Amino acid sequence: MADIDTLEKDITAALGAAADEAALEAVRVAALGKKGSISELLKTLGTMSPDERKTRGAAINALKDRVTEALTARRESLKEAELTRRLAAEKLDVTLPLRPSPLETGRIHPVSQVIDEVTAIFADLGFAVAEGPDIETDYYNFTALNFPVGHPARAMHDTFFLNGTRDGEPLLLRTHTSPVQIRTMEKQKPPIRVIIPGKTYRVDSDQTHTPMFHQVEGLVLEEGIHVGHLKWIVIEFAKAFFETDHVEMRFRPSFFPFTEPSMEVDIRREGNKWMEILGCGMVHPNVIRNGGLDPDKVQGFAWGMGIDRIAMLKYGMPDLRPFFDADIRWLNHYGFRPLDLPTLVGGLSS
Ligand code: 2U9
Repeated sequence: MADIDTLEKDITAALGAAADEAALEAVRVAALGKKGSISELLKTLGTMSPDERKTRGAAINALKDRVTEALTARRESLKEAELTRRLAAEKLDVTLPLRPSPLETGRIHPVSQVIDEVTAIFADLGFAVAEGPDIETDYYNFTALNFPVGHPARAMHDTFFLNGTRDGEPLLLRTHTSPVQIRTMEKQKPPIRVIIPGKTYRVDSDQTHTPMFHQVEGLVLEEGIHVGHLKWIVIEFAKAFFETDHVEMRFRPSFFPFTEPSMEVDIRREGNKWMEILGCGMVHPNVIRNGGLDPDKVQGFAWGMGIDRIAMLKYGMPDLRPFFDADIRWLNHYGFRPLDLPTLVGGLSS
């Protein structure tokens, strides 16, 4: 049985020398594989006498068991050694500061912020938000809103006209969000309480005007609505938006084709300066009729304001043009933190 002892010594030495899983597998195949040394030994049993086969067979099988056991033990100790090595090599400093997420570093544009603030204020007063197309027809932008054909008020709007027509009507970029109120009147029955924030377009460009700008308009239509309701809403809005209980306001008579009477509203700022914040009025009977309703049954009021303008007023930007320059430095300075959503209870702009 000296050959068995020698083989066992050789295999044990090879196992001890195997430094990783691959080397260990090579030793296993060399000993126990189909053509491995132990398997070859087992093949010699067939040529032996029954007695010899009995003792040799038992000895070879015992060797096979010991080698299998030694393989398993070596595999375990290699695994453990590898784990110890990794634990020593890999380190994680849990005291390092967290990297801020994109949600923390991005900024909300003041226009989006003001739309969210205005929406929060009017949602609290029971208003829904309505939307409509930027490309409008002459009918919805002007005719339905009581701008007589050929009236100079149309020219005052400095309209971007487009090529082509829809339903036989000239196409244009809406000069105000008012067409959406007409569309709302066609779709819904009174009582109607909606605000419409959105993009509007006029051929105009200087420090306080850009060809694309933002408006938010509102409409209330219901039986028995009068100027008192209009005044209350406007005052409540100004107090909520400027986040103060004391706003001095001035209602000046004005003219819009779609309202009668019409007013412009100013607020008093530091240094006794009056600043216009919005225009408003009682919806003109012709406009109520154009919306498919009877002006003897339903009355209403509407208002409109420039979002960019009231954003400048509230947050102190001196120039409107950088609003649309996509300059990250401007946005970092004037933008708002994304997780600070404006709410009436939590604060609009804090
Ligand atoms: C319907 C009926 C009435 C909307 C109104 C104004 C007054 C107004 C301007 C403010 C500054 C536009 O951004 S601005 O240039 N708007 O003064 N807008 S009343 O009146 C409507 C709208 C729709 C059916």
